[in-house]
Amino acid sequence: MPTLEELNKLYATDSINFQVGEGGLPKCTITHPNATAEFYLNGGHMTHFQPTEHQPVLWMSSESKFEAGKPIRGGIPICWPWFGQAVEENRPQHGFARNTNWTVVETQETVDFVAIELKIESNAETKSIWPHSFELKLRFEIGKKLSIELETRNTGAASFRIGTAIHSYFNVTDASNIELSGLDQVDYIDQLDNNLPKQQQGEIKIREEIDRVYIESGHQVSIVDRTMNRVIKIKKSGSQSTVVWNPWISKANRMADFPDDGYRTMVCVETANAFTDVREIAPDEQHVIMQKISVA
Ligand code: TA6
Repeated sequence: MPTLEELNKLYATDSINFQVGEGGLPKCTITHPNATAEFYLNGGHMTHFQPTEHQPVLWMSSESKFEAGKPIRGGIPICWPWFGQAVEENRPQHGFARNTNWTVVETQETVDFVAIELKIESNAETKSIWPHSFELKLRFEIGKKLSIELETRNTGAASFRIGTAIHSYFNVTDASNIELSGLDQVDYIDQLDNNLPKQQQGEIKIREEIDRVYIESGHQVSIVDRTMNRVIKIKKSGSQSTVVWNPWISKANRMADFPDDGYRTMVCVETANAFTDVREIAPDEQHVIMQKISVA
């Protein structure tokens, strides 16, 4: 793993800098006229995105761990190569990409954005958890909008299936005073009710724990934050499932890395390939899933 000095020698500019972050983990800060952002190489995990003249867009837990190999709570966890609980035991919830140290591939700067590409690839350790050869690339494009692009390439000789989620935690002023629009009449799987299939009626309001996997193609979801008078728009591609989650009171209390009242100021809207939307990738083929976030 390169040192901070080596990373800065290779990639530091007026806009990009690597430094010691929480828990001593290497962190990259992005400073551009259009936005600021930060991410950790641990998990390829973005923890901050703030367009100029707006409030921070991502929610971070004040109780998050920052330990190599452990998921950070909040920001944008990358769930891959499975979503949710693995079928086999002793395989981590939401896959291992968010527990893995990513390496920097390249950076790009323009008047409009800063882009950073990270990657992980299969090795003996990953194959001990998931017996496939892969290259996984993650590209952040940070400007007035934030795009997160995850490209899976099958570098092995056999097809494999992946489940994924760009598991974004959004910062809202009061989760009980927001609406999520764009999923009206869309079928969803209710993870809180034996994964029963249901249909969304109207806008989503949050008054209790919610954990739903909407099966749809390419809908734009908007988070209307009435209190902050802002709308967070979420577009996507390469995905036909969107996960909406808020743990509400009792589940928030049960999570050690989640403050008891944290549910009040967050909502997860995750661009996914989950449940029936898992993807089969043949040798030498690739799949790209992308989430694009903008604030109005
Ligand atoms: O957001 C959907 C979900 O699968 C929820 O059921 C909840 O478990 C959440 O992910 C967080 O999972 P994590 O493993 O990060 O605690």
